[in-house]
Amino acid sequence: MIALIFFSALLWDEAQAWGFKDGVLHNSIWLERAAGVYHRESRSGKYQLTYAEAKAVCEYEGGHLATYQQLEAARKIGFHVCAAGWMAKGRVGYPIVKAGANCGFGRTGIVDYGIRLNRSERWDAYCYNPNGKECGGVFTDSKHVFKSPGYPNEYENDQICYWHIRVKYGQRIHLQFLEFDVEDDTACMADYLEIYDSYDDINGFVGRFCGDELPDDIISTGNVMTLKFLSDASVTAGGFQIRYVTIDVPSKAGDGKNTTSQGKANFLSGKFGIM
Ligand SMILES: [Ca+2]
Repeated sequence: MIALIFFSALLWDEAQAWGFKDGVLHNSIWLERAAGVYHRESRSGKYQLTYAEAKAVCEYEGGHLATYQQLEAARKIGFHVCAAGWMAKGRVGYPIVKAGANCGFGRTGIVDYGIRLNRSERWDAYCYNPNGKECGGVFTDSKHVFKSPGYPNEYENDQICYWHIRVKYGQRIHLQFLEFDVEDDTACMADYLEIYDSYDDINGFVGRFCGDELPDDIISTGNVMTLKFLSDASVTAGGFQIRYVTIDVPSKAGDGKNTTSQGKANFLSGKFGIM
């Protein structure tokens, strides 16, 4: 029995490592937005949008509901979301890249609920907007300066950006904040920058930052880092510039992995500390 519990715990850890949060797989920035397609749920939660509302959500952001073909094109480059959403012409479905028992009935592809007769059903939305507020990126250079979208102008409302930094095996990432100004509130609930010492936005949470105080430098424990910037529907601010440089770590025989398992000794805590 104890062995079984232990085994279950291992399986749970494995599932967590894949980065499921609220039914969405967060193991890469590409998964939030690919080929102009992105997933939206209502601010009040999952499966709250009628067809008309889903359409309005996408159009408000300058796009429209994605077609089945657009969703499939995004899926082919890694867009995986475990939540059914409206598509164009009243169709409902969701894109599955990695087969799993808990989502997509063990299949990959678009899980297609077909064209719905009842447009008052409530689902999420899949929007398409190739010219949308695309932001974020993947950096593999040994150093780089990246900026909030539109910088030096203020960032816009309703942004979600992911920056993923991946440097060479054995190197670490040293983040330095050059400029920082994000809408301030007491718990950074409105707009914020989150930093993760890992490849996803589930593991290795370092801190959540807002306000105009320059955060301290942060050094990764491994060779990957993820930054997530989110702005809500009102009040913007100046934005930020962040530089990273790589640090060579002397290699030891049999030393570690290129992930995040080397402990947290080098963390400088964020505004709200390490959680
Ligand atoms: Ca805001």
